[in-house]
Formats: sequence, structure tokens, C-alpha cells
Amino acid sequence: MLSTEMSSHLNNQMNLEFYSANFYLQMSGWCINKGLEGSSVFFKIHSQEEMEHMQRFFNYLSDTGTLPIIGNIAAPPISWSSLVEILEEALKHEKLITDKINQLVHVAMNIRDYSTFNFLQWYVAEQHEEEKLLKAMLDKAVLVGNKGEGLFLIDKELGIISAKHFNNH
Ligand code: OFO
Repeated sequence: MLSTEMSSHLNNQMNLEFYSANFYLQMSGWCINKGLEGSSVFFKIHSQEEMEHMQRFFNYLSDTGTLPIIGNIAAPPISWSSLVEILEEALKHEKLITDKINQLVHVAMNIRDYSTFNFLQWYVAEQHEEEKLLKAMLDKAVLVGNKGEGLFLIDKELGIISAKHFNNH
């Protein structure tokens, strides 16, 4: 049985994962609207992964006898100035999520909830991977530029990298 404090934090995070899914799906929509097919696929798959992250929290809450409560999910932003800005915002968002996961780990440790502490280790590893991937993509996008052939190449590259990355999951 989870403590009220722990279950409340986990529930908040479940809702934040929902937001992340919408955030990346909206990015995917923006990309396809601008003809950036590879980037659009990347963010769509990323959005699906966030739904899986949400589902893990949902299942954990249920499995420990807590009712998961889905609240209001804030609307994500709808437009960005460039693919570089999207990647910057995505990386910024993942850093925020990493902070949130670290806070959860801290709470679990403080109240000696080692089962939840153990459950959260998957997220700790996942955040490391997500930040690494987004940083690599952002660096490439900055390198080749935001227009013309450079943009075409990075979009293609994003499609290839994301296909490889997500096939391994
Ligand atoms: Fe992007 O890791 Fe969940 O939110």
C-alpha cells in the first residue's frame, strides 16, 4: 500500500506523462504541416512512448491498491519557429521530466518506500537515454542549419535515427 504522499506524487507524474504525449504529438503535427516527414515520425513515436510511460504509472498505482486519477491535461504549445527550436524545447522538457523523476526517487527514498524506489529506476534509465538522444539530434540540427538542403538532410537523418532508436525498444 502506498502512502498518500507517494501516491499523490505518482499520480501527478502520470498526468505529466499524458501531457508529454500530447506535447510530442503536437510537435509531430507541426512537423508534417511543414513537410518534415522524418521529424514528424520521430515525434509521433515519441508521443506513443510517453503514453507507455503514463501507462506504467497507471498500472503501478492500480497494482498497489491506489485509484489512478486522470486530471485536466494542459494544452501544449501549437507552433514553433523552426525544427531547431522544437528540438531545443523537447530537450528542455525532458530535463524537466528528469528533475521530476529525481524528486519522486527522493520522496521514495526519504519515506523508505523501496518498492517504489525500485519501480522508478526504469524511469531514471529512460530519462538518461531520452536526454542523450535529443541532445544528439539538436547538435546535428544546429550543425546543418535550419533551411534548404541542410533542413532536408537533418529531417531525413531524424527519420533514420528515430527508426533505429525505436526499433531497439
Ligand atoms: Fe520523455 O519521458 Fe516520459 O515524460
